[in-house]
Amino acid sequence: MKKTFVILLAAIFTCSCSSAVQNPGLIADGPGKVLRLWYDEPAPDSDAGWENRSIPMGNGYMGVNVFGGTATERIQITENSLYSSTEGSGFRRGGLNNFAEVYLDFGHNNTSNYERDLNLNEGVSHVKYEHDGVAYSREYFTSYPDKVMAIRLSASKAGALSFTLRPTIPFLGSGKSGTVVAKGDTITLAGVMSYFNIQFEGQFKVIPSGGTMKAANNTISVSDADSTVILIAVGTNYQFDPKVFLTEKNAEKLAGFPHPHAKVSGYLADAAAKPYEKLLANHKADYTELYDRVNLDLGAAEPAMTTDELVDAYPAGPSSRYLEVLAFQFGRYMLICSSRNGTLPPNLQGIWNVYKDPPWASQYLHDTNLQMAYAPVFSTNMPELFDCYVRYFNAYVPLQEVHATQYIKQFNPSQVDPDGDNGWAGPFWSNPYTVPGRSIVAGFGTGSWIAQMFWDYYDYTRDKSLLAEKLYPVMYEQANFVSRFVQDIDGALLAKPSSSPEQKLRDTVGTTFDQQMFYENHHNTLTAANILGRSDSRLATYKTQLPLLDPIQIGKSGQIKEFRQEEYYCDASKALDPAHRHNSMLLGLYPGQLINNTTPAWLDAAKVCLTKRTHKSGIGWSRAEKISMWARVHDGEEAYSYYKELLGGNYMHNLFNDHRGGQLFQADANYGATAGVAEMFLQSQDQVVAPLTAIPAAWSDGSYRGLLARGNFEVSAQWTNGHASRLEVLSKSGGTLELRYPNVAKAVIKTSTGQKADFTAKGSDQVRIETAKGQTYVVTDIPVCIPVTAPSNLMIVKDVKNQIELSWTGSADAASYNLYRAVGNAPAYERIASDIAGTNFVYKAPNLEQIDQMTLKVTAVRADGRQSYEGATVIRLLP
Ligand code: FUC
Repeated sequence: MKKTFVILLAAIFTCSCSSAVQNPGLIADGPGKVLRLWYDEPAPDSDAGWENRSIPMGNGYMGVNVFGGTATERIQITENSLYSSTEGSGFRRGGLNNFAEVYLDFGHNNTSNYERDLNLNEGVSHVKYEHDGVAYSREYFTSYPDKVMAIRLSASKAGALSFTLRPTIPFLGSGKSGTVVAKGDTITLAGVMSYFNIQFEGQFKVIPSGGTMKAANNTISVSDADSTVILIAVGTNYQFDPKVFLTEKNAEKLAGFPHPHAKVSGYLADAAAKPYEKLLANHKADYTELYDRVNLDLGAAEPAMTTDELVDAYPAGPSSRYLEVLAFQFGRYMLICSSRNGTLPPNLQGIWNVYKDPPWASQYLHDTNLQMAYAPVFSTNMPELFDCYVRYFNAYVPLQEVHATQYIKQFNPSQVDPDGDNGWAGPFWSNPYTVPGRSIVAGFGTGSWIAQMFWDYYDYTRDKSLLAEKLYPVMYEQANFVSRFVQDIDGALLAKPSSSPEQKLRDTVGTTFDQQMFYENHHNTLTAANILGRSDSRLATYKTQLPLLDPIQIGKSGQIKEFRQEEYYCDASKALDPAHRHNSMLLGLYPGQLINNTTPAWLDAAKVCLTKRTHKSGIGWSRAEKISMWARVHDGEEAYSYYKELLGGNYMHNLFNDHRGGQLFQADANYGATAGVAEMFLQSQDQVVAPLTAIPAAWSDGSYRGLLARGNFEVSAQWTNGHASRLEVLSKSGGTLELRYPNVAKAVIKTSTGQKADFTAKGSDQVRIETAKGQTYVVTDIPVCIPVTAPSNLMIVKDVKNQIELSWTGSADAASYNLYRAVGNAPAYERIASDIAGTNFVYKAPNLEQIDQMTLKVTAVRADGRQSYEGATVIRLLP
């Protein structure tokens, strides 16, 4: 049955994309390869239609939303530097502006056989229909290498194509002026947004085959053509220059930068000099080189229903696996569209905005949203897309150095360097023109969180020159700021003031958000310095400070505290929301590395927080974040449940994420969901490559290719009935590979050329291989590991005089039980008893009455010696 299906699909969908060349025998793309969004009607011509139904495209230089109309086609263009004032207050207060509304008037009212789609494999969109006996088709793409959008319009009958191109400038007046002028084969749309004195220009070139063309005022009409190509280029006088941020007067920020006319004319002239087919080939080569690095196959065929039906039918729909894969790749697609080197990074709406007053001004929020946009960039194997942010960062960081000195003077004056060597301070929000001063909504941990992405860039690519030139200095100078900012309070070095993002207890001391982020960056900076052999002057200070940053405190509910003053979960203030969308006390779990397999007691505490946060928050990005966080505590079912809630509750018909269930597009959850799914398939936060870490029962069979792990290992996997039948690891930089998978040490491990690979086993579930750069290691014949069911319901029955009487509900798998404890904030457990035969135990020790708090944990041990991965835990507080 499956075979027929594969052959059938192969016959129907012949994909022309250039798949990466693969070694024979390695995991190849499965039948789920063709991924597209498709619809049988145009998107409604309204804001709601834009958010819910239009097809997004982009090349970093511009974002585009295509509606697919037949009487009139509407193409809305976004350019990420076109900003107005954000001075007002509230949710909608200016910010990113809509660049252009472009119309193509066809007057085709009675159409049949309508279809439009977005093919994710190629990054190309189509509209097709019949009208008056003629089959019309349009093909759209946005090209990064050629910096243009190209549209090819065709008709099945010679001379049947007639239309009028009509670009317009939306929201003229109130600080925006401009004109649209058609001349010859080109329409030029140009103007000024006065607040930042932004000069903008878009050009539209019409290249018909056959027929006639006529420019009049602000339109170009094509009559009786066989086909036509339209090329679009846009730009502003924005440049990446620290001067933009350091200049205080808004209207002077861009002073001296050239008008975009020459640049835009150049883009268009260069593109027009190439045949359409060449432009298309350039685009496909550029796009597929990134997109094709990762494939995911969960065994789903392209369903017969349209994408809106598919979304509406989810999660009960028959083809939900298809949507799950589609949405995963859609997040990668969106990142390719919105984060290219030399262009502005993705903002809250990525690179897609139809409004004059977009939600939250389409800013860069660094207390979760911006980091989430980049969450899949390394794990889904597109690390160079982060260069986009690096360039933006380098433009704004000189202002943040000025701010750093101000903050140290203000908050810890004894530590200020009089010459201004105080590092850089993390922004809360920013835009292409400014980083405002401190906000009490989030602590300075935002900076270390940003620096963490720079560390990850190295850790996933292992590019030492990149580390030395672009990454280490960022981390080092962030640590510089932190090292001067923290204050010695009761023997720990704490942030003061400190806020846990968006929570309503502000300007407190040493929130876990700040402490964890500071800790991670100090740690990463020291590691990087070690790798590079650096001996910079402040490294010794960072080393002394590191153990005093106190990143994890365990509370009386067994939780990781969010606030130092917290005792039981979320009791630090009545104003706090126990189901708050931000999970800031868990950033060391994800996307950080602090809480991992080597810190099992902290993993258990993280699980307490995740459980107590509940499923209540319906915010898209929060659900996305919880996919990753639950995956990191190895719970595939919980992770999957959040993916399902997101797809079923927040994804609109065009797969844009609806932020909070009322049609409000925010791009972060799209990127974040992709990152979350990647975490389910592959993890490496403890520098151990662990494939298939959290796959749910619903994904019992499948394969993926090309996910990236720390160490620059490219990982592929194939599994059946939840069990890996084949793992492949391509070592892209050489070095030691630690690989973890149940029973991997009993498997056959060979190189892709069939030689036996040498490895050292660490127990049955982990192996170490000294890899050769460029070699692929193939793991097969992995004996099936049946997990041991854990005991549950651990209880303290009696606790007197240094004797704790425990009982628990047994596991059918158990031959015996082990008992562990983690005292206070300890990251790991110590074993206090083993070979326990029954389901109760009296733990006696002379000093138990001196221990304020500990977590007790019981696990099951099977006759074959395998221990349950999970256990039952209980918090023991002094009676
Ligand atoms: C942060 C989040 C909100 C929203 C906003 C744009 O403040 O807490 O949920 O995403 O950014």
